[in-house]
Amino acid sequence: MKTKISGVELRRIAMPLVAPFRTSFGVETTRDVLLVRVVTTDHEGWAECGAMSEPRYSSEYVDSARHVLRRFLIPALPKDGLDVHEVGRVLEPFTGHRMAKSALQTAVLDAQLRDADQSFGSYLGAARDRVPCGVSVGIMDSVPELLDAVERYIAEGYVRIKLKIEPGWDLGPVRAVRERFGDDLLLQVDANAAYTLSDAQHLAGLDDFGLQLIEQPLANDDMVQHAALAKRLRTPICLDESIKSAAHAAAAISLGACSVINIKPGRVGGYLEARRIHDLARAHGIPVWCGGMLETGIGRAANVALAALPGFTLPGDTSGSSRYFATDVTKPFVLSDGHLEVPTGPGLGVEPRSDVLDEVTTSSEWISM
Ligand code: NPQ
Ligand code: MG
Repeated sequence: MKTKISGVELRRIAMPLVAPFRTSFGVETTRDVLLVRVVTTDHEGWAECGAMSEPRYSSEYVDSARHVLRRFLIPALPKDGLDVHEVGRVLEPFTGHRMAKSALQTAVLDAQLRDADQSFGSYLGAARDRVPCGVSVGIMDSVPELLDAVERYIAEGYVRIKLKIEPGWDLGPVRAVRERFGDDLLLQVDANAAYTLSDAQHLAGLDDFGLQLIEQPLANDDMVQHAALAKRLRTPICLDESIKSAAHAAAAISLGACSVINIKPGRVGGYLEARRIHDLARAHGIPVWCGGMLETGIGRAANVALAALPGFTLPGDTSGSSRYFATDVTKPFVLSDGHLEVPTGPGLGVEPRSDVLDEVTTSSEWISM
């Protein structure tokens, strides 16, 4: 199926967070997001770029995504129309910039699915109509403050808690949460690459707390060291930043660098590559779950659809809109019994609200095809 694009809008928005979000690489108070809108003959397609304003989680950042889209990726699209699979092929000669590529491909996919009257979930192969949700809890100033936050999220229905950790904020907070909320709480931690292999003994201290997994303890390019660390921990290792493609996933699995994978479509270049990783992991018996990049409703809608695939056997970071934003740019995603419903409407199944968007827009540019 061919979708003919007349132009692309790159719109940058500033979304205030309900509370500062602190990780091992810094504190965020506002989510600076790049949105991509492709305009076709009959429809629009929307997508959200996962890049942060600074290159900390990965080498991409909002300005770099905007630039590579305008200068290379959008001009590479064939003028006479294209199929979503062709987007991947024409962008492949450009190295890296996977979040930017993902946003463009996802916007084309949204337009194409709206044309075909098919939902993201149905297109990707969703196996259920709602997904269980976890929440990612930032680093706090004190343990009592952390316990309050976790208590609120449990009361809201979240079925799994993920604590952000870093050296100096690890064993103590994890022990406190485990003692306060009991052994039945699904609990995991995310280090965002804050440790080195010389911390192996210290990290083995986490083995006492019955964690689901430890996410990305070591640096992004330390696949071999993750394999070495895995031999020294009982807690399963999950990779996030290290897995940028299905090829990386295959390498990590055969090295024994991880036994769980966090899939973020932006990080791996799009939903089609995300599905390839899901398929590969499933064939190897490796559980996957859907990560999050503080998405607005636009990115969240597609992630919830992905998280409904059969290999997503662990609750993801697909939280409700209110976890991050007082006002979302779509109808808010609201947890019900710890789950979010997979949208069923055509494409993403959500509509950006133009009044909200206009209020948060900081810049916009139009690129004609
Ligand atoms: C992770 N996300 O799994 C990421 C990292 C992360 C939900 O824990 C602004 C934008 C700040 C994106 C901080 C979660 C961010 C961000 C952390 C992503 O590693
Ligand atoms: Mg992570």
